[in-house]
Order: sequence, then structure tokens, then C-alpha cells
Amino acid sequence: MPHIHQGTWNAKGKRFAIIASRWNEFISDKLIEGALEALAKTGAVDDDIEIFRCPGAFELTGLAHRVADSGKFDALVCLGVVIRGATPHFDVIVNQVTRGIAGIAADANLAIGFGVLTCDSIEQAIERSGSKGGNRGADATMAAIEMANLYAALAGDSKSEAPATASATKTRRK
Ligand code: DLZ
Repeated sequence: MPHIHQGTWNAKGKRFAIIASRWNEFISDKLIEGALEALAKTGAVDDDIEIFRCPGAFELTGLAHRVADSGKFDALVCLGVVIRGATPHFDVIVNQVTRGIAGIAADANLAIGFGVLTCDSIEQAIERSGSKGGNRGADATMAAIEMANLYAALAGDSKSEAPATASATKTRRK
């Protein structure tokens, strides 16, 4: 059986940045709530969490770049809300933010979770920010925690890696 590498969902002792745009603020605030709940549930403390706000999704990439470059964080969670019906340049904005953040995630020395909602309607956004569709802020945060631990394990911290077997993988994943 080959060895399977995967990070743990343990946020204790790691430093987190959340960046969130204010456009559609009542929804992005729900994404932040989901992110903070996920961090608390996995052992992060408030002193290890910093939240940065920006006007809209367009500004997320520049902010993510600078926060990542600060070297102060193990993981960064990017949150925002873009709604097709209300956004004339929906595809342009969505492509710009998705590619921009994916590029930073590939190059930067920290884990990045992507929780930018790209929805057809406000109803869909509400569903995905804490009602029946779960909370994408929490999901992105769990991904960032896992990847921060996997990167730490790759860098030599064996405590950050889950004891992984094929069956553990099956039970862990949704
Ligand atoms: C201008 C704009 C529009 C029309 N729609 C959205 C949106 O749905 N979600 C979002 O996060 N931001 C939107 N923005 C704002 C831009 O992202 C940006 O903040 C402004 O163009 C200022 O640079």
C-alpha cells in the first residue's frame, strides 16, 4: 500500500488571515462567520486570526498577494460574493479573481482557501453562505487548514500530517 499524505484539520498554533470583500456585505459577513466557526472548531484562537476587508472582488487578488507576501500567516482564506444578475462584467471579474488567487496559491509560501461565491442570483448566494447549501466560507477555511498542515508536513513537521490509510481517506472525505 503506498503512503497517502494528507494534512490534519488542526488549526491550533497556526496563524490565519481572512480577506473578504464588502460587496454584497450581508452575505460576505456570513462567509466570515462560517470561516471563524471553522477556525474555532479546529483549535485556532482569536489572537492568531486577522481579518482584512476590501471593497469588491476585484481588489481581492491584490490584497491576497500582499497578505501572502507579509510572511505573517500559515494560511489565507479569500471570501467574496459575485452575483451574475447584478454584475455586468460577471465573467471578467470571476475570471480575474479566480485566476489571480489560483496564481498566488501556486506560488506563495502559505495555504490558500478559495471561498468566493460566484452565483446566478442572490438566493443562490444566501443558500451557500449558511443555509441549506452549507457555508462556503467554512468549507474554504477547512481546505486552508488542511493544506497548511500538509505544507508543514512536507516541510518536515510530522505532527501536521494525518495518519492516513485508504480507509481513513474514505471516511474523512464528504
Ligand atoms: C462593480 C462591481 C459589480 C458590478 N459587482 C460586483 C460583485 O458582484 N461582487 C463584487 O465583489 N464586486 C463587484 N463590483 C465591485 C468591483 O469588484 C470593484 O470593487 C470595483 O470595480 C472597484 O474597483
